[in-house]
Amino acid sequence: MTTTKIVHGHPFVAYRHEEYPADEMVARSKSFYEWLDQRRSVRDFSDRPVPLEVIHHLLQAASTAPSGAHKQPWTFVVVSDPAIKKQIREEAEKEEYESYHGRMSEEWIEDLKPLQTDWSKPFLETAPYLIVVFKKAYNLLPNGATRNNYYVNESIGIACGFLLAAIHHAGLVALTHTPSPMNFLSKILDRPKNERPYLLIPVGYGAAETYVPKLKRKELDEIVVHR
Ligand code: IYR
Repeated sequence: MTTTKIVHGHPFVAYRHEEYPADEMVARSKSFYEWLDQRRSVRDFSDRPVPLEVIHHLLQAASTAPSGAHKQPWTFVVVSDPAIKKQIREEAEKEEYESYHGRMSEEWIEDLKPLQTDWSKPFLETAPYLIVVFKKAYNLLPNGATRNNYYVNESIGIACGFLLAAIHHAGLVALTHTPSPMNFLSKILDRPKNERPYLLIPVGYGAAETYVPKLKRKELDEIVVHR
C-alpha cells in the first residue's frame, strides 16, 4: 500500500488505527470508562504552579478534535496574569451576583442546591491558569474578508470534551464555568469580533482538601436505547 495518493488533486495519506482482540477491547473500554468516571468538576483549586508546557500539550490535545470542514473554529486564551485574573473574577462575580439574585428562575436555583454554588468565584484567582475558550463564528482574513465555519457549536463542544479528558489525564482538575452573560471576556481579553466566549475553564491542582458534591451518574439503561 502506498502511503500517499492524490484524489481529484487533493493529497490523502494512508491511515491505520490500532486494533485489539475482542477480549482486550472489552477490558480497554471498561478501564477507560472507569478512569474517565474519576473525573469531577472541581471548584477548590490550589495555587501551586503548573508548567506552561503542560497547558500547551492539553490545548494541542483539544485541537485534535474533529471540526466542521476541518476549520478548527477555536481560540484558547491562556490567562495567568494575576491582574487579568482579578479583573475576570470581578466582572464574573458582578454578573453571577445578578444571576443568583433574580435572573435565574426559582427552579434553576433549586436545581443547583445539591452543587451549593453561589455568586462568589474565588477559583478565578486561585487557579494558576484560566483557559478561556472562544468559538470562531466565522473567520476574519487579514484583508477584512470573511470565511465561513461550520457546525461551530458541535466542533468546539467536542474540543472542550477532549480538553477536559486531557486535563484529567495530566492529573489536574478543571471546572467548566459559564459566567452569564460572558461578553465581558471578549473585552478584557481583547478578542476580535468573529470570536465569542464559549467556556471559561480554570485549570490547576485541586486544593489540599477538595470536596465535590456526592453525585450519582445515570445507569446505562437510563441513557441507552437499543432498536
Ligand atoms: N453560571 C453559574 C450558575 C451555574 C449554572 C449551572 I446549569 C451549573 O451547573 C452550575 C452553576 C455559576 O457558575 O455559578
